[in-house]
Amino acid sequence: MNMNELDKKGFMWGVATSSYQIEGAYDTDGRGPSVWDTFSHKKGNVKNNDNGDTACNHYNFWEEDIELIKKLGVNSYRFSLSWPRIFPKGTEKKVNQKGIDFYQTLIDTLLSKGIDPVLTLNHWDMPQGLEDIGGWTSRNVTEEFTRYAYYISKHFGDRVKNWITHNEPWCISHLGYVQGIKPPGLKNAWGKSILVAHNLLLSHGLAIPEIRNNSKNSKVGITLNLNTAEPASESKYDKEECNFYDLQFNKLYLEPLYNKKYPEELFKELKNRKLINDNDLSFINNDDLKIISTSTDFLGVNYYSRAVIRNNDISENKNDEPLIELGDKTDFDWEVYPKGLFNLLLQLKENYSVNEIIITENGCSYNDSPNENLEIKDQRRIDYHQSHIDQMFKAIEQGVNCTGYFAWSLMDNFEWAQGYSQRFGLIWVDFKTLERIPKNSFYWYQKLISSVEN
Ligand code: GBH
Repeated sequence: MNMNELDKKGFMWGVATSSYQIEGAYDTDGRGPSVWDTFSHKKGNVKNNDNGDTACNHYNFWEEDIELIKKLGVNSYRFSLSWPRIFPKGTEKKVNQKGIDFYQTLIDTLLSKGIDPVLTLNHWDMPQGLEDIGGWTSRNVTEEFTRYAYYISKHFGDRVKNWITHNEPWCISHLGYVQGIKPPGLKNAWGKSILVAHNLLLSHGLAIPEIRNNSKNSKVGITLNLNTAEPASESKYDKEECNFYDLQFNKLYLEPLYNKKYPEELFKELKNRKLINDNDLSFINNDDLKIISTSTDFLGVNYYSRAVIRNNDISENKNDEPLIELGDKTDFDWEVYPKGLFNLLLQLKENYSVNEIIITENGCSYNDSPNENLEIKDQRRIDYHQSHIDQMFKAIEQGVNCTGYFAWSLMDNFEWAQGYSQRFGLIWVDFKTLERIPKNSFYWYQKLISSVEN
C-alpha cells in the first residue's frame, strides 16, 4: 500500500475548522447568541478575556479563505455550522434565511472548486436560548437538535455528502460539567455530565435517520476525541486511575455507540467515589441505547496525544516511580506521541470492529510567527503532521479502514479557553489586522497532497 493507491480509492485529504473559532460576526444577519458568547463574555473564563466576537472574521473573509483552501490543494474541507445563525434562539419554527444563505454560498463555492464539504452540525456553539431551557441536560434539547439536523440536511443534503453530528461530546460533558472550563462552566457535576453525554449520544442517534432521509448516498458519523490511556507506572494506584480515565474518556462513548450498552464499571466507580447516586442514572433505558447504537458510516477520530495517567490522590513516596518517559511537548504542553495514533486505530479495529475511520482532526499548537521576510518556519508542525501521517499509513497497512485525514487547523483561531494564545493553523493569522500568511507547514502539506495526486 502506498499513497497513490490510497488516492485512487478517494482518500480524503483535508483541513478542519469550526464556526465559533473562525467566523466572528457574532451578531450579524440575525445570528443569536451561542453558549460560547455568554461564556467568553464573562470575565475570567477565557485567557486574556478573549472572545470570538471577531475571531478570524471568516464570515466576511470566506472568499479569501476558500481561495487559500484551494491553493492548499486539499480535496475536502471540514467545517461546522453556527447553530444560532440558523435558529437564533434555538426554538424558532422557521430558519433564519440569512444564515442558510451564508452556508449555501460557502458550500456552492467549495463544490465549484472541487472541494468536498464535510459538515459538522454541533461543534459546541449551541444557541444560548437552548441552554436557558436546560441545555444538554434537557431531553427537549435532543429534539431541537434533531429538528436542526432535519432542516440542515433538507437544505444542503443534495450537495453535502459527509455529515458529522457532534464534535467531541466528552468536551461538552466533561469539560463543561466536571472541569468547568467550557460552557456552562459547572464543576464536579458528575451526574449532570453523564446525563449530558447521554443526551448528546441520543440526539446523534435521533438525527441519523433524518439526515439519511434528506441526503441520499451520504455518509453520517460522529466525531470523538479519543486517547490511548497508559498508566504512568505499574502500581495498582496508577492502573486503577488509568482504568477510570479510559472508562470516562473513551468507553462512555464507544460502548453505547458500538456495543449498545454503557460501561457499568464506570457507574459503579462513580458511585464508590460518591460522585453520583442511583437516581442520577434513571434516564438510561434500552430504547435509548437502541437509538444511540444506530449504525453509522464512519467514526470521526480527533487525535492529539496519548494520556499517561498518574494517581495524584496518593502521595508520590507511596507510589511507584513512573516508567514512562514523556516525549517532546507542543506549546500547549501536550506530548507529541505519534505512535499513539497507530495504537488507537488498531484498538478501534480490534475492540470495536469500527467499519470506517476518518481522522477528523490532528494537529499541534506552536507559536512560531513571521520572521523579517514574513516567513513562518514551523518545522515542528511539519514533523508533527508527517510523523502522525506515517503512523496512520502503518495502521492502514495493518488493515484499518481509514479513509481520510484532516489537519487541525486551516488557520490560527480562537482556541476556546486559551483564547488566541495557542496557534494550531497551517496559516498564520494576525489577530489585529486579520492578515493571513501561509506557514511553511502549509506549503509542506500542499506538496504532500500534490505528490500523491499526480
Ligand atoms: C479539539 O479539541 C477541538 O475539536 C478543536 O475545536 C480544538 O481547537 C482543538 O482540538 C485543539 O484543542 O491529556 O494532554 O492529551 C481537543 C480536545 C485535547 C481534549 C486534548 C483532551 C487532552 C489533553 N482535547 N485533551 S492530553
